[in-house]
Amino acid sequence: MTQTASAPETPKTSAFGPAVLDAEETMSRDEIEALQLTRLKETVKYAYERVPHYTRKFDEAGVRPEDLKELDDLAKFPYTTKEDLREEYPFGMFAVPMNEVTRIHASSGTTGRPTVVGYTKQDLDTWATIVARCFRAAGVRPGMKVHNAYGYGLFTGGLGAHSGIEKLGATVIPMSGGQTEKQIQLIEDFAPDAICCTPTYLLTIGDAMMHKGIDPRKTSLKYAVLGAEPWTNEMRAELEEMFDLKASDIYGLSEVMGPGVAGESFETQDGSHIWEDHFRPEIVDPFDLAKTKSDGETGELVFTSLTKQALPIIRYRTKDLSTLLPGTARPGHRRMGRISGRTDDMIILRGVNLFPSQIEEIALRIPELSPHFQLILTRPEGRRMDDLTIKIEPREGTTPEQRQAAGSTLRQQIKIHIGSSCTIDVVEPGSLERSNGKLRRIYDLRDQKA
Ligand code: DLL
Repeated sequence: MTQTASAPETPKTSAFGPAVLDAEETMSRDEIEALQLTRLKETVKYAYERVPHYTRKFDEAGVRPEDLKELDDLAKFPYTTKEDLREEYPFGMFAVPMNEVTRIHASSGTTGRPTVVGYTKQDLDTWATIVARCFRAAGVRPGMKVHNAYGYGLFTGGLGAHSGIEKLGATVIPMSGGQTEKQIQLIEDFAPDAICCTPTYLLTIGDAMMHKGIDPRKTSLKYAVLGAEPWTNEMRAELEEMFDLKASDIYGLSEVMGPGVAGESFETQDGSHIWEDHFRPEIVDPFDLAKTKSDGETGELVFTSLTKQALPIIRYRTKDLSTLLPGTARPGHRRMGRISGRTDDMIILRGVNLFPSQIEEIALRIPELSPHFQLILTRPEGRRMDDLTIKIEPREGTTPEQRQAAGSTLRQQIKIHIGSSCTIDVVEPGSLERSNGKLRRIYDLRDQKA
């Protein structure tokens, strides 16, 4: 039976501790904004005085910390980008001496130098606090066992989730990513109540279980805390059905903190609440940075940290496209709409913008198709226009006729809903590479001869 949203305390979970919220989680919108203003003033001053990069950038833009008198004044301050962090590689953006830095993480990035981030002891405590909020919102309670399959190491996922789970008072099983066989064995033997990993990796685990004759619905897992890559409500339905659990979103990025910048309530499942006592979000127009957008409008998410010591971050451009929505389960904290994609993952096909998540949404509504797909971009020689081929696996047990028909339906639906034409290649089940963490969906072969 699929668990319902109105069952936060099933008999199975009644042995666990209560969900006691932090005082900041229950603040009203006015209280949050007052706190944000105080903290924002402190942060811009702190960054300006301690980080030469910010001193220079603010001076060049002709703004001084005193110019921040109300929250909207933040728009006068310059943005910070991944390139800024790369230029200051490795520790140039740190605001404290190295002997006050307790931990370092880095994001690999596909090109160039990694971006390095640092945390003081207090930063680590703040981080654990917000991650604990996310896990609690996702249904995890003190005393539950949580299988942590986010990668440990320089990536913020594994250790970030780890500290938050401990802070909540739950038991962490620090499995890390990969070694799918071992993941399955530990899930069977340790009987965890919850799992955290990327959505596509949970799919990999579920698939591998089924191939071994294990029914994922019969495992002990009741909650999943999924993030680190874009995913859709269709993928949520797929995973909840596959495992008979409640799947909630967790969002974050290394430069701003790591996982836990925002987290979703399993009871409302309506987008992640941004912990606005620690971060001030904005939505800006990625093509016209002078324009900030209103709540409800889509654009690029920008974050300013409000309490960070080692790496204060001012107006960091995430490249993630989303919207700001009013708070629900935590009314004082705004929610972010599901991330439709990253500006750098946007495919422009004959003038039409397209994201992998749109394909996921459409494909998963076709019963014969699976969530396993890749987007392949090519530019045939001598042509100026790009071609898109979608390789997608059908569900197992489908007939050749069903596969062919499903491929045509997908092509038509993409044409109707997105407006672009593409080629669909329905491949053999099991033939596409499986996720081990963050899944690569786009293969850009435009520099290679087609
Ligand atoms: O992925 C932090 C994280 C770890 C978040 C574990 C959640 C769970 P980075 O490696 O710096 O940090 O990648 C950050 O991943 O800008 C988004 O594009 C994407 N991302 C993260 N969470 C989500 C999510 C971690 N819930 C980048 N939905 C971000 C969509 C997400 N995209």
